[in-house]
Amino acid sequence: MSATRAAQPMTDADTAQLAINTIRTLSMDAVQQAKSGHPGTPMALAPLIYTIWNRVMRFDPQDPIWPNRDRFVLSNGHASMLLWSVLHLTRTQAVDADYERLGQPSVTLEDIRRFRQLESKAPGHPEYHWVSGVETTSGPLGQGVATSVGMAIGQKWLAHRYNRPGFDLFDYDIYAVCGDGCMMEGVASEAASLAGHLGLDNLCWVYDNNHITIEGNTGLAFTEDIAARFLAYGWNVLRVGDANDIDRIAHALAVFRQTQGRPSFIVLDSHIGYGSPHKQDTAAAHGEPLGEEEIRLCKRSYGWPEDAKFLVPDGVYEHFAAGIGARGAEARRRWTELFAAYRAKYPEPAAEIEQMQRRELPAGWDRNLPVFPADPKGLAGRDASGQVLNVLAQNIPWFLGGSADLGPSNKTTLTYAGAGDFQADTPGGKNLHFGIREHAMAAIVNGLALSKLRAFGATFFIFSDYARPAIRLSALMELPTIFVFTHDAMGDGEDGPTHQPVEHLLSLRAIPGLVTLRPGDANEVVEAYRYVMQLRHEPAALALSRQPLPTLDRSKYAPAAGVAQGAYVLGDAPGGNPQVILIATGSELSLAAEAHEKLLAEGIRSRVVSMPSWEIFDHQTQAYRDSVLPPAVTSRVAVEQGSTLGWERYVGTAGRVIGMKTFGASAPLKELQRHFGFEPDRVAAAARELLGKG
Ligand SMILES: Cc1ncc(C[n+]2csc(CCOP(=O)(O)OP(=O)(O)O)c2C)c(N)n1
Ligand SMILES: [Mg+2]
Repeated sequence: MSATRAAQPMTDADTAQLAINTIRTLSMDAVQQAKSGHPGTPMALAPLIYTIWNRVMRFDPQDPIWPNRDRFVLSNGHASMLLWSVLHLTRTQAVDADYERLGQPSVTLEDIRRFRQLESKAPGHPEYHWVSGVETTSGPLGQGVATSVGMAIGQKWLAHRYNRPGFDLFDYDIYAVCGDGCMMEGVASEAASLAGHLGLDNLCWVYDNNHITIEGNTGLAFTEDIAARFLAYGWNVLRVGDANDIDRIAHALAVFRQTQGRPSFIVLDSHIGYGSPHKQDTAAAHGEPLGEEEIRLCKRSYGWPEDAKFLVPDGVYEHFAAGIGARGAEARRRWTELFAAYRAKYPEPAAEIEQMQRRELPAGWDRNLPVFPADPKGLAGRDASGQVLNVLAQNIPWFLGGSADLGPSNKTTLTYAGAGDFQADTPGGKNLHFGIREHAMAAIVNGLALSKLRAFGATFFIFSDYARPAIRLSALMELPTIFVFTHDAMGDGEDGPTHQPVEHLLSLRAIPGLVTLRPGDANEVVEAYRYVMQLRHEPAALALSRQPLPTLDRSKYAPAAGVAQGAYVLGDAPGGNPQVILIATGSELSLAAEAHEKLLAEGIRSRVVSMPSWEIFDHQTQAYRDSVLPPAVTSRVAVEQGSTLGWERYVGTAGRVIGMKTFGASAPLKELQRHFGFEPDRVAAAARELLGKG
């Protein structure tokens, strides 16, 4: 077969080969033009991508967000040209963030010519939210496959809740392609272990077994028996010995679709840089342009016109239109009819599905949220959170989540009748048990959010570090995920420095788009959730106390609804016009309030500001921010059991920060508070000093 011999009658196999070579050559040309990128794996995996997309996947290029589409995840995101090629060749349409179709191609040939350039819809790695048809952002190796487990859990949950006899509304599958890097990363192992336990038979990973990573042969550092590993996880393991054999690939995918009770893992033996006379099977094919001359030689080996660039031969678009295009359109048409009949018969669940797709909340979602009476003994942040979660999960059917084995400590277990556990035989349960796998948990929460469920994951705040890469991707993807972190400071005293977060608040505040909240009493916890639940495009991290915090008397202090502004004046000098401002978050709020009372009693005009969220406050108008922190008042003290770094922006150069500069210590909380200066007297003393009254 040859593009130059296209005059001869073409068989189906010829056209398939032409389509495959189009993916290969577009990828090579784009990387060469950009002088950057990864050509070798697209050259090797073009037949796989072709087979999954054109022969198997139910995906309608006309509507890439149709709810029952099969999902495709390119976990080896550096091979992004595979995705850009196939999105282009299938003429996948773009949709905007409001889920309105735009009627223009997702990825144009011009985008591919401008691969990796500003504004191109063919960026370096797959970017959800930026390019329609991308199901999740990938590139940090292991994240894609781990996220795919969340998608598979999501499908199972949706099917259980919404399918009815004769109405298989949700029966889609999830395909993820990954390489050696994904298999080496721990997050993939965590996720694979859980997927095996849950028997997710809607999930298929195809592993590109090419024995090559950046430094060379995998023999350098990766010699385990991967197939045996996945067998041990409880997966169905298949092998395809030749990545060019599309019939055997199709057969393996068919076996996956027939397999019940286990996820499938297909080991695909491939040759990186396939067709390149000097670079095939070498690390040189991984991450740099092949060079003009080598590209010519590759094209010759494919029977391609050697000097043609960005060539899409006649018949290729039509071939995809006749394959995935026709199959996807028909599947979507049937589903749309099915859904119309479903809506007529089951209007309520149908309405839920529609709301969920638009990331809306059901009417009455916040009814029965608790209001906590003033109580000097108070309630732990985690306990207030547990009550709120149990109310929200009952009001919002598609709100679910769990902990990385710390449910009883995080107080995230949904305990109301019927909440249930999500397990292989109970896929309608709303309590997810992630096991001690924080990184996979966060990636799975992302996968659930990508499936339009509202999901939370929980652990101790200190272990947010173990989840951070996936939390970061949550923000990058603009997903409304929720991370519940308890034991947010030194409250677990005796556990000591290994369990006392210090830099964690600051580190999460540094992630663009992530909303962090550290509520100061039980009512602030309620208001924090009320705010978070209404987010549609931002993830949130809640830092909650282990120990009881006094529930402030809101008849004396301002209402907790001020949380929605990020910071608010909790208590003020009579008539306003303060001399000094105390700013606090979380467990330090009540001690700042106490210091404030002391100062007032001494005749010092003090103001106390509760600032549970920097990000939310920073989004308020200048006028509001100035009303809370009047620029003229430069005597300011911030108090927070975390890194002091960054507080200068709120206390200014003349202010004081009472925070942490070390890793804490192992001792009862009261002693730690004394030792590290978290006492009302110390806060009041700092204020007096600033006013020259020390
Ligand atoms: C978490 C993470 N670490 C490191 C990298 C940098 N990196 C990109 S590709 C790659 C090698 C991947 O090897 P493999 O998955 O076998 O891909 P192949 O070269 O076979 O396509 C590395 C180390 C990354 N993208 N993500
Ligand atoms: Mg490899």
